[in-house]
Amino acid sequence: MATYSITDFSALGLKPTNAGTWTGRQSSNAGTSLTSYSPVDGKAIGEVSTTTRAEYDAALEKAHAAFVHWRTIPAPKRGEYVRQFGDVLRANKDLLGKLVSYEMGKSLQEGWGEVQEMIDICDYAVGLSRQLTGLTFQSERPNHHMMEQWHPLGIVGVISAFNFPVAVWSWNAALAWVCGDVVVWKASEKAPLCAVACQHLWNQVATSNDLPEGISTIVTGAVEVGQWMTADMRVPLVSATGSTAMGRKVGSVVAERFGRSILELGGNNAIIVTPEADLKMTVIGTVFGAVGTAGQRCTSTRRLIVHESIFNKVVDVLKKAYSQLTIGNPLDPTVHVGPLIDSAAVAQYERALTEVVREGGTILVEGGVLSGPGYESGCYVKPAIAHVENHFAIVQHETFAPILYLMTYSTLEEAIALQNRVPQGLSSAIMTLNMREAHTFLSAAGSDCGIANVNIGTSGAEIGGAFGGEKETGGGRESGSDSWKAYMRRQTNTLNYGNNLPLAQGIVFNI
Ligand code: UN1
Repeated sequence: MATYSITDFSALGLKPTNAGTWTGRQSSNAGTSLTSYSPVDGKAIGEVSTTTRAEYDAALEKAHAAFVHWRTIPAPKRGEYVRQFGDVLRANKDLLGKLVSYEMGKSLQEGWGEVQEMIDICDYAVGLSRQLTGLTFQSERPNHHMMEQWHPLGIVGVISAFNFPVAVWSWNAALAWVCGDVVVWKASEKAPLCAVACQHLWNQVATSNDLPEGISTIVTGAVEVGQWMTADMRVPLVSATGSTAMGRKVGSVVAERFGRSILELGGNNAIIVTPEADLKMTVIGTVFGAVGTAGQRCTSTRRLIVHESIFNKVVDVLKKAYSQLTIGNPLDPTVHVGPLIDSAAVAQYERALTEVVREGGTILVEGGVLSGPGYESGCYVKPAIAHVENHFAIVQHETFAPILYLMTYSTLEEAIALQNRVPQGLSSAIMTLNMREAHTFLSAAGSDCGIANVNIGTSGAEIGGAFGGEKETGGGRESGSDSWKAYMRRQTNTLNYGNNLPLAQGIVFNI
């Protein structure tokens, strides 16, 4: 068996230690540190120092000072720095993709894909930097101009999850930067080296352009660091990606202080497979959706709602496809499925499979934790398929693991109702070549999700569209379309260039 080991991350700003690991120590703080374990081999692969409260406060002050300068730079010029950042990412795509894959465990193809997503959002943000447009309005008063302008907010706090350890930050950061904001990033404590690497790559742009520190800052640590940020009046916008439970807390604490939040939380994404589906496309979309990132995307396909007339056929093709999946070291570019993030995730996976059976489900493709050579970390699991009912408690719950729940329907209305009958509302899809079915699914009476696709799976959204979902997914939108507006404040301007001061609504006020 070939070995795929990583030898040198120094180009990403990580320093080798004598213990054969990597250090991304950010400060002189030699106190507490956070160890990063790779789910690939179970090894401690590096450590970073955690941010103390005093360091956090100093970082916020530095970020604010940077903002005061950054907001005066014309947006297209800020876009130019983001363009350069995109180029630095291009030059480091291979290595950063490998680090993502090694630290987080997703397949190398997906690790590279994640870096490509960063490059794409930089390109998008460059164009956007010349398109932060406001409207003008017709004033009811003579010699008056009315318009709206978009101004930066200030410090944008980003809280990101382990599953997209670099891309989700970049969607936020690239947009925030061109909008004139600065970014303080609390990355997942399960993938801290990825954050250090991103900071290092940004620093290259900052240094070569003489930009102040604080346009990009990372703060590291466990949940309390996120709590500081959430409660911090200096952070007008918190963009948080993670579980619904986490988002509920973040959303309420930020709302309490009249801050804004962008919440991108759990999904429970389904694909409806109608009798008029192209089965070959269905298999690709479903299998990538269900097992890609080992089922740890918020967009992962969790449920397949299959017309009863084709159920057996669909089960057969899926079984065949699943038997061909390679599970192993994600750094091997031919591997489809890497490990889950840690042993807690493995326990959740096992619990879900037990629950499915307890609630009356039937296992169609057997799961299980893999052991033996290459699987020593204990985090490798077999993608499983179960035949279930949509109302099972475990099916209503998002389990971050490669478990696909199959269920049947008889009418399209019923299929759409099943698709919508979960607490979450992120992504959805229908496989059909029938235009009536497709358009019904996309209509107001169709999918209730933020993302609704036809003849592609639920995962793998492009950055050009707004990304996010409804209900317990949190309602936030990131990335493309007009998501940038969430990173700015709207100002309505009315300017009187006449010789009198007439009041609106015709009010007479003689003095
Ligand atoms: C996530 O899982 O948090 O649509 C983000 C997708 C990716 C992003 C997923 N572009 O699957």
